[in-house]
Amino acid sequence: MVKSGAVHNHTNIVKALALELGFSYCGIAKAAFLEDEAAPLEAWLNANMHGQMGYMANHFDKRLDPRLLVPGAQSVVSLAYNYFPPAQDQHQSYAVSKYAYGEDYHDVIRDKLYLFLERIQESVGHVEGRVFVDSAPVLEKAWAKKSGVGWVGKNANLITKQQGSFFFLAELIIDLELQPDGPIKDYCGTCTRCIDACPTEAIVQPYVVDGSRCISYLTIELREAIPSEFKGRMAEWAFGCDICQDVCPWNRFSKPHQEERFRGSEEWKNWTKAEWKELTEETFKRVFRKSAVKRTKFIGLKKNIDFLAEDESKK
Ligand code: B12
Ligand code: SF4
Ligand code: SF4
Repeated sequence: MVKSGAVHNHTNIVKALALELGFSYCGIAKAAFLEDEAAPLEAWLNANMHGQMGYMANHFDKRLDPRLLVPGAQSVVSLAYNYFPPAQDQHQSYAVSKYAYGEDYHDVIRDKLYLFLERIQESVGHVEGRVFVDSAPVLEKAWAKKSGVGWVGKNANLITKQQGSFFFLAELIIDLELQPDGPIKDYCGTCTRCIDACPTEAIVQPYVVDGSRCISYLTIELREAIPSEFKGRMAEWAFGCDICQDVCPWNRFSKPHQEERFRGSEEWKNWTKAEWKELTEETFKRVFRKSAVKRTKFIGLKKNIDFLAEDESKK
């Protein structure tokens, strides 16, 4: 009785702190082996849907069991952070995914996560834990789904019923026992808008994205030339792709984020196509130094723009 009272109390504290720090959702799951994900993950890897993202094939066991990442882990706290931009931040000419308009989310969210852990320690005493945001072998969508933050849609993104899918996911894995939340229902129903809209047919069946065909992979992860089969199918995306989220009816409920550090950079948001094409390495290093776009390196972004420009010249 005493124990469950403390668990209840700690759970309330953790959830309240998460909301105070600006996370929109916080769900909890018991830190245990992700039984239901093992076979699908293995199938995805065996089908080479990770393409050249070699890191996805590493640490198979750790990816499924958070106790191998954080010894003594009891709870996985899943968090969602809104990045849906206000209308004035919308980009012109070549398209860049909404998630990359402002400062790199890894930095912004990591700062918040450290603060979150610190505040939990101040409130409940000594707690050991680690924070994650797209930075380690953690199946982030699977945890957010298990803890009821949302459901994973046919476009393979975690969707919340209240505000859609333009959220980053992050986790805190801790040795503190908390009350788990249950999963919620899948609200995709008979809709297939994302599958129909994907220009590269990357959503090969409902809920399964062949990463190696996704524009996000082709423009961000792939270090080689974009295969010619994708000519004319990139829909002007220079970095990432939002199509399967833009068409999702649940995203009509998206609300602009309140994060100053995600505000679109005035330096490059209004570049014309000509300005994109004239991009030099020096400008790249200066304007993208704090942005997630730097992941492509200059040569990668240039590759994407050249590919789009070649498409245009054939029209
Ligand atoms: C690798 C990766 C990618 C890859 C692969 C995409 C993918 N769907 O996995 C690429 C580069 C393509 C990518 C793109 C994007 N990504 Co990404 N990505 C990741 C990363 C690092 C790992 C995801 C992962 O584990 N994939 C592995 C596969 C196995 O997982 P899955 O898609 O859930 O696949 C399931 C199904 O395939 C299913 N399955 C069921 N039945 C069957 C049957 C068969 C036969 C098979 C094969 C599989 C299968 O089982 C699998 C396991 O559950 C995560 C961060 C993290 N650490 O979790 C971010 C993450 C998923 N990405 C994110 C984002 C924002 C994006 C983009 C929107 C970015 C953009 N705008 O360009 C796009 C969206 C593309 C899409 N529609 O999925 C966010 C998602 C937030 C959210 N609300 O869901 C994450 C969580 C990062 C973060 N911390 O916020 N991403
Ligand atoms: S992000 Fe773009 S390319 Fe990737 S699955 Fe969605 S619509 Fe297709
Ligand atoms: S577009 Fe339709 S099918 Fe695709 S994720 Fe959204 S609701 Fe689900």
